Amino acid sequence: MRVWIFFVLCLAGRALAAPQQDALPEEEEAIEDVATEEAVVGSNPVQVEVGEFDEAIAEEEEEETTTENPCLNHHCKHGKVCEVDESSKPVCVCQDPSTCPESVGEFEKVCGNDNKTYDSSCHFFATKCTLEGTKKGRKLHLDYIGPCKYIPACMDSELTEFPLSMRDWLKNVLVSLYERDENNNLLNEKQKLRVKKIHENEKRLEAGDHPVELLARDFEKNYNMYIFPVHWQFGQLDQRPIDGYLSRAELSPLRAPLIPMEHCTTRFFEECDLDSDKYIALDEWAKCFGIKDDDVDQDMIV
Ligand SMILES: [Ca+2]
Ligand SMILES: [Ca+2]
Repeated sequence: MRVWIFFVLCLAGRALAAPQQDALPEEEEAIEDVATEEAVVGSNPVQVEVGEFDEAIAEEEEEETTTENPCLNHHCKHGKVCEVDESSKPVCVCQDPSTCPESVGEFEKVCGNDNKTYDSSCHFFATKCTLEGTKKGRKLHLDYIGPCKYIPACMDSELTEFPLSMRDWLKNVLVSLYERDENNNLLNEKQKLRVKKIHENEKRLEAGDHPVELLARDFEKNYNMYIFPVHWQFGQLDQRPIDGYLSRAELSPLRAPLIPMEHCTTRFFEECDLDSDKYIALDEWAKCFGIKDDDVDQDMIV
């Protein structure tokens, strides 16, 4: 349970602006080949926290004209660097992993789904780029943040506990954002009104290290307080593109830092995808968190 609190403290402490994210060029890429601009400034604390590691967006390579260095404003997706070709045009080529900055600590390491530890996300994406076009390259994705480690199997009983702490955490993140949101506009007006109600509800369970029984009881008693936080997180993740579905890449900012701390993360999100189409739709997401069908409301995501 403590890890959730730790997570709240880490994440809720970020001051953020609205995200500007490009649409994915194609869905295939959304699933298999993803990268992102460095630390996208987003309204989602989770996204910003993990921006560097996010396997999310294959960024459009922008055309930019400049009389100086053609690469100056030419952005390449993660794993690529800009070079000037013979006709003085900027082109994105795979970065040589050995040119990545040396990692300064364990926290920079990432674990790929090939169960290999990479020194940093730079090393990971550069390596992935060199495998572009191959089956191996398509299958390779960043699994979680931190060195690869043994992650115990998630038991059924543990899986049922997972959404209890996650829901509570989401609610606490929102309340923290609200409390800190004097001028920062971390939440829009509509969101503020919704969170205000939660914040002012005296029945609200304060953030803390609660036993699962208490969390379960609270969810039953104060169910309404949890509806918006669950919708809110979905909206924060559903950005690339905003289509009512979460791709694995969109889920990555939440999933990747959580896996090493909560061993049920992978199984939980896998099982959220009820129709196994590799996307989590809003109704699947809501169901995962125990929100009733009648309370799923697309309009709540704004
Ligand atoms: Ca989406
Ligand atoms: Ca699905």
